[in-house]
Amino acid sequence: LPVRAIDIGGTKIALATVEGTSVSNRHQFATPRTGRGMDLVAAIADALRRMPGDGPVAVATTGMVDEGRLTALNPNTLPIENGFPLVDMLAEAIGTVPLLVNDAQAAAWGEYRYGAGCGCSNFAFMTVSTGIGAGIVVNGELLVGRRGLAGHLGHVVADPNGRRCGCGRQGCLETMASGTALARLGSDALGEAIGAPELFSVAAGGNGIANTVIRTAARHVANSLGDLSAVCDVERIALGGGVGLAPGFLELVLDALKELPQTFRRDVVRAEAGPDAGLVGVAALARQMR
Ligand code: BMX
Ligand code: ZN
Repeated sequence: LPVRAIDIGGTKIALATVEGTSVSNRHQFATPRTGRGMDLVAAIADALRRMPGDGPVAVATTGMVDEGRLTALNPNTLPIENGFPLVDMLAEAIGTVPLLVNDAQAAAWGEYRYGAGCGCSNFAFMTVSTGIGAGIVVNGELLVGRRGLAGHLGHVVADPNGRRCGCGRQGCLETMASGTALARLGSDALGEAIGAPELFSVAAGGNGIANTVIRTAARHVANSLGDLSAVCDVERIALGGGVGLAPGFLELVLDALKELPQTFRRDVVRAEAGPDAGLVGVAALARQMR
């Protein structure tokens, strides 16, 4: 059964028809970062109208999902009203009640069912993107948590003396290694405004300063994967997201992992659904809930 899947990220919103791992009619546009949930609803409803088919609608989104309501843990990643009733508002706008799940949790499920997590019943997925998120599967079950907070590894402290995160904590991993952080740290180090994608091209061109910024971020990610292993003891971890999938980033994470004691090291691999992990995952969840 084809599912109309939507992935709301901090930077872009992707839509596609998903059947198993096959993704068609893929379309994406910039996330309206106005702070108003209704602007997200209007943009999604409009995009859905242009899409063929009328299968069930499933939405993966950045932010915490609690009983159909969306709250940003870090409002810098997605500005939106606290507890925005996204399921109800979308249902009204599109005429069908969508499934709503956190993006990293959905992607973890997709990779577990169809991708890099196949064959292990304890598995995690981490996305390094605008923000940093993770989803955890324990004994074959997706951890969502009481309030949708489970897996929010971007908000585990990487440096207690670090800068204040949008979530209110100090020195979260997300302030040190996300795409947003890389743009800030790269701009500071290079003395000119630069985005995360450009930072990667400058680094690939041999710029030592850019390489150091990226390598440091990868070390923080590797340490947090060590923390994740200590907490959940998963067998394997898949890395995704724009930064996670950027050329060379996984290799730097693997290098840094070698510095950790063996007990905290896990098999770390590339997310197989690549940038579509959230779409594939939320569609899989929708199919299994019918
Ligand atoms: C943030 C948080 C997570 C999300 C992660 C990755 C918000 C709005 N989002 O830590 O819920 O999973 O970013 O999100 O607080 P992305 O937008 O980078 O894909
Ligand atoms: Zn935080």
